[in-house]
This record gives sequence, structure tokens and C-alpha cells, in this order.
Amino acid sequence: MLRKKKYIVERYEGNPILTAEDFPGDILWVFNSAVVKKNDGKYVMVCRCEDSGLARYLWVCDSADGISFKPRPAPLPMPHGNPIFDKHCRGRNPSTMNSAATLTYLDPRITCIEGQHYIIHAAHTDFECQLGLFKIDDGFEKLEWIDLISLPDNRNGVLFPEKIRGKYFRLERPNSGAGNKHIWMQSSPDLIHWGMPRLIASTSDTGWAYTSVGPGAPPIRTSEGWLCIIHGIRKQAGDSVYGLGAMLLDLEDPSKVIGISKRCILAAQKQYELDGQTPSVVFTNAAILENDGTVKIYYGAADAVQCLAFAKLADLLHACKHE
Ligand code: BMA
Repeated sequence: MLRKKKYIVERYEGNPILTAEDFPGDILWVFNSAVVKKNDGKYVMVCRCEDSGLARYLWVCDSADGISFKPRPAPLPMPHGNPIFDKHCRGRNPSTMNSAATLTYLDPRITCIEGQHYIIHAAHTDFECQLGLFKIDDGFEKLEWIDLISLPDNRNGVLFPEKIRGKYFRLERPNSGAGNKHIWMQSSPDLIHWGMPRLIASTSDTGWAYTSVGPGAPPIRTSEGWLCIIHGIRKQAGDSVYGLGAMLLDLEDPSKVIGISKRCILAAQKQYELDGQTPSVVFTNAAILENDGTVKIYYGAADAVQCLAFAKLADLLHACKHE
């Protein structure tokens, strides 16, 4: 008899963990948020929030358990004043509050490298999407703009949490066209100048994402390799349907792929994933490995609410290596 398949990722039963109602003011949507577990064991989430004027905010929330998050009273002040930042990441800069105000800092991802937290994000200009980089202080109160760190048509940058052979590494994917069928990797001596691009994975490496595949959460060091939770898209009757997968990269040479899950580990399926600003979206920007081997996977659902799911590290590694 055919048994019901047991999926390796389980949604948190209290999903969504954050909705617009949790925020003061005029917030309509909260999704695709970055999360980090700090050395003191506390969790910080940097949320992508949007209001009814379609202005975007980065909004910090705090948590003791990584499940229940409390938004701070106001969003992060953005480092306006820097001409490069103001030109490429306009946000709520009053001098540019027109339709272009919607083109701004999206999809943050936090990585702590040598004690410093960095936030990489999708910086939308009028033309295309580039990667932008901030630093943030330990209290997550003050952002410092570093610079744009890619040419246009680049999105979903994730930084590795440590230098490898003396260099910083990141994963990324082109934002549009046929380019977004591929995950790339670049390296850098200083986090600003990037080069030596390497093709890491393509839609053809998965059975579940034939339209696009991209990085999701910053890589996690495990004894078997760098574990990366990735996203994938397939077109279904003209609509984009999102899923998440897992990929394992070599610890010493992360351009070597050890394996990629051949099934999606989480597919847009629940009502809160199917209905929202954009239907059928599950999109991750953060995953945290706990001491007991549980991986918390944070994901935005339908571009509308913030959710959480759990998996066992061993199951994720198995999905990468043996499927
Ligand atoms: C992707 C992203 C997200 C968004 C998703 C679904 O390309 O980069 O910002 O959640 O599309 O609309």
C-alpha cells in the first residue's frame, strides 16, 4: 500500500509568526525577513515591511526563543545623506517620494562575520536590481551603508559566515531573464570588490524548480559541508509557484557542489502561502541551526506574512546527498 509521504520540513503550527497587525502605524505586509541568533542566545529579525504608500522599511524585532518576535517601536532609520545610497535605495527619502519610492531596499539577509553583522539586500534603482551592503551595530539600532557591491541585474545575495582561504564568499542570482535560472558564487578580498564568478547550480539540477533557482538563507557550516536553503520557481499556467530546497557545498572549496535536493522541501501549499500580495510564494532569507540539530527555516509567505518551519539537520543533509 502506498503510504502518505512524511515531509522533512514541518511548519510551525502557530504560523504566521508575524503579520501586519503586530506592527504599529501603517504596515500592510511583513515578509522575507532576515534572522540571526546572537552570541547571547537572543534572536534578532530584520523584517521587510511595506506600508499602504508602498514605502519599504527594515524593521527590527526581538525574540528570546526564535519563535515569538516583538517588533521595536519604530523601523530602522535609514542612512540617507550618502548620495550613492540615496540614488539607489530611495526608500522614504521625502525628496523622491513619487512612484519610484517603491524601488528600494528589499529582502535583507544577515551574516555575522568575525563578530560584525552585515546586511546584504536587493537595492532597486529605476533600472534594475543590484546588491547593497550595510553594517549594523550589536544593538541593531544603527545601520551603516557600505556600498553597492554588484552591477545591475543581481539579486538574492547571501554572504558566507566566514572567510575561506582568506577571502569572503557570496552566492547570488541574476534578477531577470534567462540568467535567473542559475546560482552563482563570487569571492572578494574586502566585501566590496567581487570577482572570480563560478556557476554553482542551475534549474536543471533540481526536479522541482525549472523556471528559476536562487540562494535563500546564508550558508550554515556543518561537518559535511555548507548547508544552503535555496528557493526555486516554476511557472504553472503562467503563474510563478515557489518552493524551497537544500544544497550542500564543499567546506574548503564552496564552488564544489556535494548535492542538491531533488524534491522541494517546502512548497507553497497552505492558505497563507497561496493567498497574499503574490500567490503561491514561500521565500527564505534565514535559517538557524540549533544545538539539538534542529534547523529553523524562516520564510515569507505570499509576500504578505512571516512564517517559520523546522527541519532536522540530518534530514536536510540526507536530502542533499542521497535523493
Ligand atoms: C522574488 C523575490 C522576492 C519576492 C518573490 C515573490 O524574486 O526576490 O522579493 O518575495 O520574488 O514575489
